Amino acid sequence: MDHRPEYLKKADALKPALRVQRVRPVSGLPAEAMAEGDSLLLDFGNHHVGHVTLKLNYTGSHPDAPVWLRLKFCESKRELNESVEGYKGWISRGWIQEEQVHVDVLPRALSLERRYAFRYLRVEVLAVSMKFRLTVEDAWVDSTTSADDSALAPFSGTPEEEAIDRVATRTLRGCMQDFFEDGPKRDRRLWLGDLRLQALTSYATFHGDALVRRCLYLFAAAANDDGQLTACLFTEPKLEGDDNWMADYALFFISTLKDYVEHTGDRETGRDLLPVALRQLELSESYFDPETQLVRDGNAKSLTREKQSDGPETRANMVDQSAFFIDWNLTLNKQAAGQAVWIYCARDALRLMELLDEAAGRQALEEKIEARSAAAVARLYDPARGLFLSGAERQVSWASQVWFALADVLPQEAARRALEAVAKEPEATIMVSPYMMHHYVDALYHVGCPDQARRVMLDYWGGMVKLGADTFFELYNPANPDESPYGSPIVNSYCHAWSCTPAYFLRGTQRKL
Ligand code: RAM
Repeated sequence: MDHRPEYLKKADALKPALRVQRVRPVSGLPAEAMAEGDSLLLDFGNHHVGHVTLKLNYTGSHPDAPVWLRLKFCESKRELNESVEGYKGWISRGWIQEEQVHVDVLPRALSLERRYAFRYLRVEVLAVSMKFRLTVEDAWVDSTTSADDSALAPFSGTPEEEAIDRVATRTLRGCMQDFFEDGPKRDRRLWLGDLRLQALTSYATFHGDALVRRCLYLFAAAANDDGQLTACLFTEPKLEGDDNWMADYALFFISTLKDYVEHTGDRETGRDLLPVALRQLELSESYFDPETQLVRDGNAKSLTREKQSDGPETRANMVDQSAFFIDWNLTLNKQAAGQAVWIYCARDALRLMELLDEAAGRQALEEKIEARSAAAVARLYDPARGLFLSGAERQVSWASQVWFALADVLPQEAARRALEAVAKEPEATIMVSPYMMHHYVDALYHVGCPDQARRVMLDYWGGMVKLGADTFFELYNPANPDESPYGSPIVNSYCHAWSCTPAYFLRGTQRKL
C-alpha cells in the first residue's frame, strides 16, 4: 500500500502559522530627495526574512516620467560590492537578490512580491526626470518566521559564547519558515542533511518539534516509487522531491527520526515512519561491494564540476546515484567517510528500533554493523599511522577521521589519536563547510575532548562573528573567506541552516544522551 498521500496529509496538517513582525530601518531614513544616480542604503539592524514595502513620494513638479529603480538586498555588507554582471558560476544567477522596477505613479506604497533574506537594502535611482526628485518616506519589512521567540530560554556564557549563540539562534530562526529551509536566500528548500542539524538545534532552542515532525512527513511523502528519499524537496506549487540523490542524506532520515523520537517520546510518529527509515538501509546495500563489505570507491566523482567543452566549469555533476555528499570539498574521496556514515546511521537505526520495541531484523543489522566495522578497520585503517585512508589513492582526509570517530569503530583512545594525527598531516584533505565542522566538533566531544571541541567551535564560528555576521554562513574557510564552490560568493547564502549548531553545542545538548 502506498502511504505517501497519508504522509502528505499529516505534513499539511502540521503547516505552521508564520509570525510576522514589522521592522523599520535603523539607519538610512529620513533621507534626502533623490535625483538620477543617487542611492540610499537602508540598514534594518539585523538579518530578516520577509516582504518589503517602500513608501515613495516626490518633491518638485508633478512626475512627468516613470521612476526607474534598482533595489539590491544583501544579507551581509560585503554583498553590496559584488556585481551580478561578472557572475559566471554554475548556480543560477536567478538567486541574486536584485530587482529593477518602474514606478509610474507617485505617491505609492511599493510592496515587493518576492520574499527577501537581508539586512541591507540599497535603493538606487536609475532614472527620474529633471522635473522632480524621489523621496523615500518610509520603509519596512514584515519579517516572518515560524520560530516561537518566547520558547527561547536566555543563554548566559562568556561574551564570546553569547555572541555566537545569538547569531546561531538568529540563523535557525531565519530558516524556520513553512518548513526548515536550508537558506532563506538560497536554496529555500528542505534538505535532509540540513534538517537533521536544524532539528537538533531546535530541540535546544525554539522547540519546534511539530516543524520537525512536519518535515519528516514531507520527506516520507516525497519518496520515489521505490521508497528512496530525495536529498531535498520543493513544497511549491506542490510537494515534489528533487531529482538529486545523496546516499548520506537519505540515511540521515534514520538519525533524524531517531533523534525526534528520543527527544519527544512521540512513538506514534516513530512507528509510522519506521518503514521509511529502514527502507533507506535496504536501498543502501547497493553502495557496498559484497566481497569487501566496503562502500565502493569512486564516490569522489560525486558533486565534482564537469568541464563543458564550450566554456568554464559550469555545472555540478550530481548524477551518480550512489554519491555521498559529506562536504563541499570537491577533491574529497568519500569512500571512508561514506562507510563511517553508513555505520553511524545503522547504529541509529538499531537505537530507533530499540526505542520502538521493534525486534525484527535487529540481530541481522547488528551483525552487518560488526562486519562493516571490521572491514573498515582491516582495509581502510593504517595502524602504523593511526589514520583511516580513503579510496584507491589512499587519501588522508579530516572527514574520514571525523566520521569514523562518530561511528564508534575504534576504541575511544584510538579514535582520539586519529583526530590528533590528521592535524599533523599538512597534506590532509581539509573540511570546507560549517556542516563538516559541526561533525568535527561533535567528534571531539564524542572522543572526550570537550575543551578542544569548545575551542574549535569558538574559533571557527567566532571567526564569522568577527567578520560581522548577523547569521552564520553556508560556507566559511577562515583562510579564504571569499571561497565558494559555486563560482562566486554572490550566490552564497549567509544565513544557512547547517551553520546554526553552535547553539546546540553551547546549550549543552549532546547527540548521545
Ligand atoms: C547546498 C545547500 C544545502 C546542502 C547541499 C548539499 O546546495 O547549501 O544546504 O545540504 O549543498
